[in-house]
Amino acid sequence: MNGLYLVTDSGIAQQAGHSLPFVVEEACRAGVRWVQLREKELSTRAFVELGVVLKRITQTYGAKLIINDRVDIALAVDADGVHVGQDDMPYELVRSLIGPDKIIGLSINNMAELEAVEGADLDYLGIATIFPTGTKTDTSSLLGLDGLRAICQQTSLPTFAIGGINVTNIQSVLQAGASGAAVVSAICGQPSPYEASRELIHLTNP
Ligand code: TZP
Ligand code: MG
Repeated sequence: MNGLYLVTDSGIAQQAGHSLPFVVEEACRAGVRWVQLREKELSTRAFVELGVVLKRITQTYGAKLIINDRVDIALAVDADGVHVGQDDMPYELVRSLIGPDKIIGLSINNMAELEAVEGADLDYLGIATIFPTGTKTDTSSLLGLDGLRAICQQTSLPTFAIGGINVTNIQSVLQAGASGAAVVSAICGQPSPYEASRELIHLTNP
């Protein structure tokens, strides 16, 4: 499986003239196999309805669907897993709610947060924030490639780097040791999410 991970933002997709289901279908058609539904503004009803639609699309392509923050929505749509941040539900509780077979990803912003989860029952880590990004305003301080490298060297869990990753720098995060790269605007905000995904996948797998 390639290491490209699409994180959704329906606002950014809309600005580029796309619906979110269109972006996800185009990305999956291009070969993306990790999709995270991350919606901060939606009502619970709209979130769950979108989750049902994305579940159908991702399942068709054999891609994983991960829900950001909302364990209830992950359960309701039978998603493959949940992604939580440092201020969200503790991952031990997420595990007890979603069971042993689902995927749990946790965001790590610095070395201290990594040390706190040594040996934890997690499936992957999201490593943030690598480069400047306009997509998330409340980001942690920037890790850059050196910070990313230091964290990747200290963990045996799969790592997805996130923050400001695009066609110009995706290879550098993999060279720094990340297992994969998670992107929002580099797919959702592009004129062709299909072509953008193809190019990013090609760069991860030259
Ligand atoms: N977490 C840290 S940065 C970020 C998230 C969700 C947004 C990344 O967006 P982009 O457009 O890929 O820089
Ligand atoms: Mg969160």
